[in-house]
Amino acid sequence: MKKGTMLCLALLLALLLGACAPARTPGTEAGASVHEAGGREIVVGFSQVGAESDWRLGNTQSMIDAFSAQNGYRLILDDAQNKQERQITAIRNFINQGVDYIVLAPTTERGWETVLGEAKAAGIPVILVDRRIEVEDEDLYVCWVGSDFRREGDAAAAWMEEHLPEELRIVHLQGNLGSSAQIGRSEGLADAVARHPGWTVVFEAPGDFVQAKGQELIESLPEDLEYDVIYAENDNMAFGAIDALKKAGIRPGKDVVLLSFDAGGRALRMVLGGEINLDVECNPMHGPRVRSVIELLERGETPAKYTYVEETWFDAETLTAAEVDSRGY
Ligand code: GYE
Repeated sequence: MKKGTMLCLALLLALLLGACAPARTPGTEAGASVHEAGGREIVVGFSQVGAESDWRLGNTQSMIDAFSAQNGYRLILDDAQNKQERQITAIRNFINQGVDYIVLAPTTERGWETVLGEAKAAGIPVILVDRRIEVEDEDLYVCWVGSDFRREGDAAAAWMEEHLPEELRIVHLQGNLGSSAQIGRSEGLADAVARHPGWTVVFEAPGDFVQAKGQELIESLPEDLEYDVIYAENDNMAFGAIDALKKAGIRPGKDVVLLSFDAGGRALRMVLGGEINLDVECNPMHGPRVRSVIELLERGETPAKYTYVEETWFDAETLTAAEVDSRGY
């Protein structure tokens, strides 16, 4: 074979291999992406907390829809089953695969420095979604999109101030400790309790945002414990609490006031039915929001560092059946 022909074949082979390579392998040039610019597929590694709640399932679906092949993306989704170590491993895998962007929905706020430092060194932008992280160097992530959990806690407290008496015994079911959603919602309650000498928290424990745990906690309460309110930090724990109350012959929403967070469709129907008294909204549909961040970055623009989603709350007085039916999650 002529030298020229061999060279052409070698070039062709190199091109083909390049186009088929799944991603950058460890040790290759940092920041290089799988596909060349101009109509290329954008590869997004998404480290998701888990599948602990309706909120989380809605959130995962929203990301899958936003980062579809049709929209020009390849989404690599990793479910960390609520374990931070698994998220750290997932991020390292994303770095090794040379994804274009890493999206992280962090379990808890602390402990991210090392692995995000590795992503930064590899030149891969990290976008935070939902909960936040606590790091000294805020350049470890490009930006964050999510809810103001403290404002959610304050909204619940304000509703209690307006609707409930000055003497209150509160059972507090917390989300998983150290997560922003738990911290903000717990702080809102703690501050309100500090302002009201007649309000006491008679029981407080984490139910990790999980329905079965919410139920277990209520079932585990001493029989002689008297309480007026259950402050459940998400809908699924509220569902569990409702099941436990009903089993014990206590009417949720009537004998005991039920407060919840998320306001997914299933929970809103319970607000209409009078079993949940207040549900503070937390919107999980972050897929399109994260996608617009990536689109901005692709155009070389800088997204806002923090974007809060607008949210409201619902009680039986304000909620309409039409609002429940139009709920997308
Ligand atoms: O409220 C809960 C979920 O971080 C906002 O996590 C999220 C919370 C949400 O498991 O249902």
